[in-house]
Amino acid sequence: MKLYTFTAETPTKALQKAQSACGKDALVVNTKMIRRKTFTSDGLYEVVVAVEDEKEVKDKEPTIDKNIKEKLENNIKVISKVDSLSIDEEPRATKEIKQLEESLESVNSRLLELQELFLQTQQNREIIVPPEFASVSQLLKRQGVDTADINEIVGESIKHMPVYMKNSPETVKRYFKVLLKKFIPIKKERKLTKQKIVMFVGPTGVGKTTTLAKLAARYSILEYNYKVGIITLDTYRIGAVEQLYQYAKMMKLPIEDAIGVEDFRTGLERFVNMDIILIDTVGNSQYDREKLKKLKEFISGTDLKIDINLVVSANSKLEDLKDIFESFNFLDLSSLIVTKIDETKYYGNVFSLIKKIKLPLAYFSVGQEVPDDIRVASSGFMIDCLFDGFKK
Ligand SMILES: Nc1nc2c(ncn2[C@@H]2O[C@H](COP(=O)(O)OP(=O)(O)OP(=O)(O)O)[C@@H](O)[C@H]2O)c(=O)[nH]1
Ligand SMILES: [Mg+2]
Repeated sequence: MKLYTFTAETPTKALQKAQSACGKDALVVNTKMIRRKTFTSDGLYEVVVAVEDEKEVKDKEPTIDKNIKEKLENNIKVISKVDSLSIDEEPRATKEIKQLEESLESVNSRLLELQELFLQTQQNREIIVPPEFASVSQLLKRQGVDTADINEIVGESIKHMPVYMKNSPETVKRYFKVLLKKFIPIKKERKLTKQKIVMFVGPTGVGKTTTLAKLAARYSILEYNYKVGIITLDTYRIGAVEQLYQYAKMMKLPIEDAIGVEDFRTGLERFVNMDIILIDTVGNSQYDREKLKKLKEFISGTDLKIDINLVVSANSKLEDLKDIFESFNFLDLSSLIVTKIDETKYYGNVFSLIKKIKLPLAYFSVGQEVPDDIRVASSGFMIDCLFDGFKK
């Protein structure tokens, strides 16, 4: 006798299966419910039948091969291990994902940097300069004019300069001088028709106070006959007020010092009859936001219109000059004064700064002598310095 098991969703079906496989005379040994029928799943019933040994059984329930069963069991073990692992080690996985994300981010930012570098290199790439422009191009480069500016200027000239001009180095030079002048806006010194208030701001030690003293002399005695009043906001530093008081005394000009905004307003009121009021300020690092804000408080403390002159030194690097402009520009600058023209032989930085910021140039300071060493700005003077050097 052999025992065979058949299962189906009802006991009748299970028996039918058994009979069709083992014959109608198969002896039912046992019937039992394995799983109850529910709303969502069928029931499962098992019928065990006994068959004589020699009888062949068709469609008997396949019994699972032992090897396959073992493999299956192993697989299940491995899967449950992996499953438990993945739950236990979730923090590690999260950490790894985070690390991956971080590396991706850094690769991404590196790519952006490279892209920027590539664009800059493209911009600053040396263009092929024809021989007739070579000496001018070299000169601008030696002078420290920004490479992008040289490329733009020479590049445009290659396209537009009339052929007959290219034959003589002298005409080429003259052409460039005329062309470069166009990049220098100038603030003309006009005769006053109403009161003017001028403030001098800028980094430390660039020559704000000396320039103010030179201009005070120019406006009151040398060129004009204006009534000039001086106000100094530079009251913190020992000696700073004295320096300006000395100059004022020599020129017999009235001077006021202002510690706070209230003093400042009072000083301006006292000078209501002056033609021109010159205001000196304490030197400011372009990176000192606090001092810059303080300066803004003075300017905003009055309804009177103040012309703000940014004073920079010709011997600063182009990148520093750009930073200085960016930091002071929130004061609503009206013009630029370039000092220490005599302390350098390279003016490409000043040229490129002005070309970029387009702030009109008002004066050049060309030495320490008060009141002589000041020049009213002109684009010709700037370009002459660039091409032929500064001559006193
Ligand atoms: N060679 C040269 N020296 C100059 C020029 N202008 C000013 N100086 C000198 O630079 C130094 C500083 O000048 P100041 O006028 O005190 O400069 P400042 O900007 O008022 O300085 P702080 O008030 O300290 O920020 C002085 O020794 C001046 O004589 C210039 O055009 N050429
Ligand atoms: Mg000063």
